[in-house]
Amino acid sequence: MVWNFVTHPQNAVDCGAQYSLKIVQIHRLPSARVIQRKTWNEPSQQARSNDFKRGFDSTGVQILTVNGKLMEVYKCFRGNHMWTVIQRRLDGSVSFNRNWSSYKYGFGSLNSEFWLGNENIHLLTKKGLTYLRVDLMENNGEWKYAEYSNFSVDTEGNKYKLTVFGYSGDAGDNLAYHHGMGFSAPDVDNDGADNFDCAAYLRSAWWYNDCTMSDLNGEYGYRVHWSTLTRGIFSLKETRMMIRKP
Ligand SMILES: [Ca+2]
Repeated sequence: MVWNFVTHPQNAVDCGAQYSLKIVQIHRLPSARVIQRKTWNEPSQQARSNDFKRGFDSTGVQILTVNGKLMEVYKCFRGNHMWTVIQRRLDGSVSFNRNWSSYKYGFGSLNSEFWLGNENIHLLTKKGLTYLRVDLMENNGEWKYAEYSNFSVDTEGNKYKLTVFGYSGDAGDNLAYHHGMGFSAPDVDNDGADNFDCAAYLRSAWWYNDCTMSDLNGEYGYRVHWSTLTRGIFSLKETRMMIRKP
């Protein structure tokens, strides 16, 4: 009996949501038969780091020129598409309790946790259609996702207003409630709650309505929130928001 281990993918920096492993039993049969299919959660930090160091041309940290401005982004491969990551939570190593200007320009590290910056996200989404994919790791280590066929963030003058619709996925549509809302940070209240300041109260920044069905910038370990999954009880372990053009 021969066991042949086939892993996917190995030819690009995977976004890291899942590494699948098929165990194929050959055993003198003319055609291989998949007898077990199993999905692991993310590889270790070291494995991720090695992936990063491989330095493929098309994935990993890249410098883009957008409107004549240099922008450093992280690109990765997921579901047969290349994505540009605009937000990532991983281990709580970076504080997301930050003010408007920090969210405007972005913060954190492209190799771990970060917010790409509302100004950058606006520039990347202002022309043509942009798809958004949100990958979410639940408390039990299971990954869920939400995809949107139309996503954009308006100018600062228009409060970085969120446009998001065209949901598909298995995580639940918890951004619809925030569609059309301006962005709020602890020092700027653009939310839909009268006599209440969602961002200051939640120590986070998001497109708050009255206040949230989702808040992926909430306090790590306490309130990284996607309502249908966390149900006000759990905090997501990992999140990744990423965009691509059709
Ligand atoms: Ca308010």
